[in-house]
Amino acid sequence: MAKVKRKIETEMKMAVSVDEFLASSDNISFIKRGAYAWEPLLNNMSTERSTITIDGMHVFGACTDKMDPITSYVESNNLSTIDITSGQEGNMHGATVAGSIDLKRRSTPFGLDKKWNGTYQTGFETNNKQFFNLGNLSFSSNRFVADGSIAFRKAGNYFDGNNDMVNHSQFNKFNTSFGLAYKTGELSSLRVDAIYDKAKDVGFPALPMDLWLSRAIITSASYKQLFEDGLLRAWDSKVYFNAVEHYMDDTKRPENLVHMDMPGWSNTYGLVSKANLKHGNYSSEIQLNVYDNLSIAEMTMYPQDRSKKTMFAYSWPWVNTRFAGLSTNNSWHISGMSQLNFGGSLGWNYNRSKYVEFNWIFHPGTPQEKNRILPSLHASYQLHINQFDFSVGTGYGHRAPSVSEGYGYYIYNSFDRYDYIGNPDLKNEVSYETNASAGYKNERMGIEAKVNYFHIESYIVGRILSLGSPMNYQSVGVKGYTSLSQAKLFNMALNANYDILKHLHWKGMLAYARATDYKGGNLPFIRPLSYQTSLHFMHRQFGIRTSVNGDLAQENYSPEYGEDLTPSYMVWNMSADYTFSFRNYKTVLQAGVENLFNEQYSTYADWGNIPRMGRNVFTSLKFSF
Ligand SMILES: [Cu+2]
Repeated sequence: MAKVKRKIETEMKMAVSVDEFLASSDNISFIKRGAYAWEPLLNNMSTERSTITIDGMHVFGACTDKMDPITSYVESNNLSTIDITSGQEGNMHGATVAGSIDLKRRSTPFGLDKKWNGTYQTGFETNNKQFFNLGNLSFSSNRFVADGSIAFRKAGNYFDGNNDMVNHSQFNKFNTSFGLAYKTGELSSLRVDAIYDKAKDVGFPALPMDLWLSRAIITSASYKQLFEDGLLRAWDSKVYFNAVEHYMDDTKRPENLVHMDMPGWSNTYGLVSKANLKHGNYSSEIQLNVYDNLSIAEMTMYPQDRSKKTMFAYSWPWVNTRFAGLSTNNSWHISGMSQLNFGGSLGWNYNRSKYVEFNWIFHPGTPQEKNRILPSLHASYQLHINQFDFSVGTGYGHRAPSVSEGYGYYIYNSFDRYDYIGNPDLKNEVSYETNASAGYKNERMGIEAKVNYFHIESYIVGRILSLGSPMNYQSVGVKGYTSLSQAKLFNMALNANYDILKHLHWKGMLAYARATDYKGGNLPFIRPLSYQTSLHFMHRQFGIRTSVNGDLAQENYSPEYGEDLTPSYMVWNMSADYTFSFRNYKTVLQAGVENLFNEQYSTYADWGNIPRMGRNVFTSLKFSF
């Protein structure tokens, strides 16, 4: 299976944000609206097409403008790893097209030799004067485990490669989490977890407004039972609840003549229950996912004269989404050389729009409720011959439209400057997928090539509507979500590593994607040919790294969706670290420079072509005991 499991740090930086960590994965790219809360694209597809979960729990953002992807509600110090699964193999947590991103929380095992463990990390980044403090503490005994984390980040506006300040790019984040686990028996345990995250005064330079406050509380209680023998080996069940609130602020933008209050709320409760089975060469996972989400977004428009009558609308008219689905993943070890993976899921998706009158304005008489059946299937075959690995796979799956795609009302998109209207009658998006990989590995080097191809039917996009007039004075028209008969998407990645000397390692990555609609037109936000290469040298307690990454020019852009040609860019980075013992603490000191040559650039996925950060010197210090 194409799963990636790594520590939350990158080659270059030991103290990374969740976004920076995800960016080091070859199948993740980002739409950036500023310095904070980047929207992760998996296989070059937007977040509606992937399932993003925290330990299998569904959390939905409360912003109609995608200021708050789920990845913005965690911190690097409350995660242990991030599981990225491509395509239909990622259907364990629910229906998907692009795959799944599961953010795995830290959980300390029972009965560690060392009862208390802790880490403290602090650092400073000069470009945007970002200062951060991250702390972790855990306790482990035979019966009881406790985990806690706390994180603060504060950053000012950043400067681009021309040393110009990018206004409204500051952010402030506070995050804390705790987990308590108790061993109820020899093979069973009970665990409660909570995360609280608060972002305040976050600027979104690419959008016409900022974030005043965003808060999330994410809670769960789980029970796990292991079995020593028999078919059933483990059974893990969890109930969860999370609440997100989001308040935007457009009063700090003098260009806004008319002000709008645009708060949003999203509450989700759910159940995940997973069983692991094993019999001989055959192993299986079965997972039940049930959740209920309520998404609400309001829009109150004030004329310049505040005493005049205001206008009110629901941009998400109290939309309920209920989902129940059963997923399974199976692997059969045919021999030492080959393995067959196969699985599927069947889901039921239900939507209800409470204030359906907002949906009736563009879709008169559309039913208030909608039921959908979401099937999915996948299979892959892996072959391992000496030092070679091969795999081929295929998949088929449906997804339901998101709340905005189905029920959104006048959601302003500042990229193409259209107001977007949801369509409750959209068909399920249906994906047919094939993938393949080939790799070679020995003691000194490894090389791997991966390709996947998606043929997507009823591909959901926004299309210009002739009726309706724009509500926002900045917008140029109204677009309604509609289905293209089909779209095609191809992704390719090549990874290689080579140990030049015992302590000198090289790594390289090349990725390419291409996507077109039914008439050969380009789809938006598709990454042009991109590369990343790095060298890492270690000597005793010293480590030095350097890396170069960039994209070629985005020739295949889509003017229809507001894109223009983005030129190529190349960014050079360097860092050095020193590991030593200070009293009884293991200490790592790191310093580095990102964008060493202060390149002025913006990428194909920078909203409104906002320039990226120029030269940035970072330092960090980490103590652990
Ligand atoms: Cu927002």
